[in-house]
Amino acid sequence: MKSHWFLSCFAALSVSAAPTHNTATPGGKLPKPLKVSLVQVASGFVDPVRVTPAPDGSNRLFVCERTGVVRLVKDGKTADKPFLDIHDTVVSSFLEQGLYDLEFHPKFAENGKFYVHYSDMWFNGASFIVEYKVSDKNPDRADPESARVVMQMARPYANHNGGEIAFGPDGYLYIGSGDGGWEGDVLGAGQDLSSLLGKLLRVDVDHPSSDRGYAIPKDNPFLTPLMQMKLFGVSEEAFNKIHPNARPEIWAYGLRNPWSFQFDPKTGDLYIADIGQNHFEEIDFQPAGKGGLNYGWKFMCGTYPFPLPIDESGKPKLDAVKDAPRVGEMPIAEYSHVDQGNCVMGFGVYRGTKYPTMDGVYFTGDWGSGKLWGLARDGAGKWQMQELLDTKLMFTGAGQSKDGTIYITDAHANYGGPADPAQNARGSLWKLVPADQVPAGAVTAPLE
Ligand SMILES: [Ca+2]
Ligand SMILES: [Ca+2]
Repeated sequence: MKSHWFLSCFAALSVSAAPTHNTATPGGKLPKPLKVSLVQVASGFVDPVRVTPAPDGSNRLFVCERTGVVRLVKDGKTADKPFLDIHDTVVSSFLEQGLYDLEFHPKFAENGKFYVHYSDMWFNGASFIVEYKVSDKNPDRADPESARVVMQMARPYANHNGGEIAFGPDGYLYIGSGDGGWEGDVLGAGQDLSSLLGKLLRVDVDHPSSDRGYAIPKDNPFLTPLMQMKLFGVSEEAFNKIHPNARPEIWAYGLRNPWSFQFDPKTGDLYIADIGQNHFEEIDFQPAGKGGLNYGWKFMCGTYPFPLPIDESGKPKLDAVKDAPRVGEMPIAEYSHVDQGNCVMGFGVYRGTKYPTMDGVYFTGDWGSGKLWGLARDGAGKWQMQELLDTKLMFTGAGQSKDGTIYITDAHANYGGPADPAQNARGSLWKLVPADQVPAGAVTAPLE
């Protein structure tokens, strides 16, 4: 009798140790029925990787070409002269390098400032965040002489550079920084708080000092104030907040390659599309303002431990790890490389008034498969991921205008392709709309 009780107790323990998480996979159903289309806005770009709508309601779109050129699109027409051309500073010979993003200062209307993130040729591919100003004389031109370096991060390898930059609702600049590259986080950067790699960073660009192009926001999560050492009378929780080796710029960690992330314009919640290794892609979530979260890399890739055990045919043995301990925050969505794609792209949460059926849905897609999904919580709070389109496009990035419209870029560059981006097939700019809102005669994304 006693022994029977003992055994059943263990059985109960084993069940409760099994991981539970609110992680959606494709095949779910959005709370509200939704059908979408992608309408072409402009085409003919050299490896477009991001689009940034003008913050001033002027109907201008700024398209980042990977080579280091920012093209200006006005009413569907691409201007002959670029807004900014820094191709002689940007290295783009490897596909993951180049100009990554452009963001306008929240007070752009008053100060004319904007920021670019790119891979610098002269510093061996280091990530540069540089501030520029728009020309005094012409709003369609940047002033190339206004450059001020905000931040510089050495990059040991050519891949996993992150890329997206965005101002949060708090006015601080957030920077997606990849794990430094090669594969498998050979530097152990994701979990290393003394490294800026494998992180989401948060800095104050408005208060540069003599040795830094930015200031550290006072409420960043890993600041350790000067203090006297106390051995006793300090709680374990208080010790857990002391990080003398941590870089104060860090906002979140345990990321592999956060190439894209977006704030929900209404709630301030943050969605990070973290590009995975060989088996899974994931979407991470941060409730508004909650810094310091660990997204698990490289202990985890998606909801699975890393590295995964593999069978003779190269397939991961998922059953073998189903009860393994999990580290950090689990993603709100994940999908497999087997049939869904290989490189996740975040597009943002729609909060405009024009298309109510899209309200509150986070959109995401995959560069490799051309699939596009919607992600939202159902009435029970469970995340649902529904495939909305299966296109022939290769998504690279996105941007959202003040009115909520989501624009998406696609570029047919590939890993085995030519090193010279100019040789790649030209990419396009698209607008996400409900399927019943496609204007007559519009070009829509080719479907599988
Ligand atoms: Ca951005
Ligand atoms: Ca993760």
